[in-house]
Amino acid sequence: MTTTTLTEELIAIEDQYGAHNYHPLPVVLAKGKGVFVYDVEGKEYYDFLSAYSAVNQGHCHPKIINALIDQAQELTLTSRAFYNNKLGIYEQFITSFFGFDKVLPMNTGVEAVETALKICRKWGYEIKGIEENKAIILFAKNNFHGRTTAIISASVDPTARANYGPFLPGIKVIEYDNIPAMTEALQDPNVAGVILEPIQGEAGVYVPNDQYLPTIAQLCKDHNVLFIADEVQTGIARTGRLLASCGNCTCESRSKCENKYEARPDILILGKALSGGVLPVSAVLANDDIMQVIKPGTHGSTFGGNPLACAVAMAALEVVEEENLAENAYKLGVIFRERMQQLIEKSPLVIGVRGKGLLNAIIIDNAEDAEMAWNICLKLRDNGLLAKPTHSNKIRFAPPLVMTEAQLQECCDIIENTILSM
Ligand code: IF1
Repeated sequence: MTTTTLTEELIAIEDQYGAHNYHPLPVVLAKGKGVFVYDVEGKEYYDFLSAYSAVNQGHCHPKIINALIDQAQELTLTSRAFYNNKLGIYEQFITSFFGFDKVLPMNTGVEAVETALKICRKWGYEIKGIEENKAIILFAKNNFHGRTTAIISASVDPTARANYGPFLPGIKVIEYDNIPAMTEALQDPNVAGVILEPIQGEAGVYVPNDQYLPTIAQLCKDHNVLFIADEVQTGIARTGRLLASCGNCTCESRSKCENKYEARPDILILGKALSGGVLPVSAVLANDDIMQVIKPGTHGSTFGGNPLACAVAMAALEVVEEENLAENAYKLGVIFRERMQQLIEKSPLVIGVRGKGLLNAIIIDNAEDAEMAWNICLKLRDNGLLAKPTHSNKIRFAPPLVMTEAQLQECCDIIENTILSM
């Protein structure tokens, strides 16, 4: 009779009773605190995925957890059939925080993306005057905006799309980081909007040319087209600024937007760390001239704008500002990429590093072994650091933004020693 560890038991149970829509790294987590997570055997790891940038504030941040507990004992959900004492306060708070007139509160990131696309189409017909059912929305190649049927209609990833058709019409996919291609596509008068990730996360942390976003924002203005920024992953201080759309902002405080957007979007989409990873909270922000198209009964959600989400999101955003998370992400990101650049010189396995703030990835030479990135992540796990490959040969490194410089240096040592041992 072979004894199985609790880890093996729990993996087997999930394997038997759960749909196999993921292939997780074999580690079973039971606790999270700040930059650390702990497996069921009590082993400590640095979390270098941050739940795909949802725990920017660190696991179980006390201020956010206390906001959750306090509100959970008062009122969790009213539905929007009635008013509640938290939603208006939250709406005022978040619109001022990011510099927009209005917010439409939703839950998951993809719901916010769907909401933004519906607002964009409605604006296209009712304000721009596009002929009914002719509106086109431009997406970037290798985009990732979520998993609903409408959104995967714009995906070029065969795994994300296979056998889910028929797909949503009114979508065109344009080369990312290619201004002439976008300029050409914008000649079509039926284009209502352009939706972009400021940095393409799932595509392997692809950072476009510095001038790409500001140029797109200007081209959209010139062609009376809405620029929609999907900051679900790049937002909330992850890239060393409050928003990646802020571009090379001149704000003294990177964590508080003083509206000096370098590539100000017409519609801003937020999610993930908007709640500090405590529960699903997403948001769509726009000014009145766009949000006016939404009238009672034209959009909704059972949980959208629930009091619990409002309390948690306000606490999560306060943490970003109070703890200067964007400044910290900026500073530590520079150090991290320098350390990885040195590793490129030391190891033939590492052939590139890219990213902004604390959203980074290293590129692995997997010519010898297609599983090299995966095997490196298994070794990193054994050495106390959790990360996961994205798209075969890139390893995404995205720790919580509350990390100290000493912790970051220690993690770079772990990454360097692990890779040099392979
Ligand atoms: C998965 C990564 C993927 C997102 C952007 C919207 C959404 C996401 C820019 C939808 C979600 C998650 C989903 C998760 C893996 C992860 C991810 F890049 F963050 F790593 F897939 F690309 N816009 N990203 O990144 O938000 O509905 O999930 O709340 O689906 O495997 P959601």
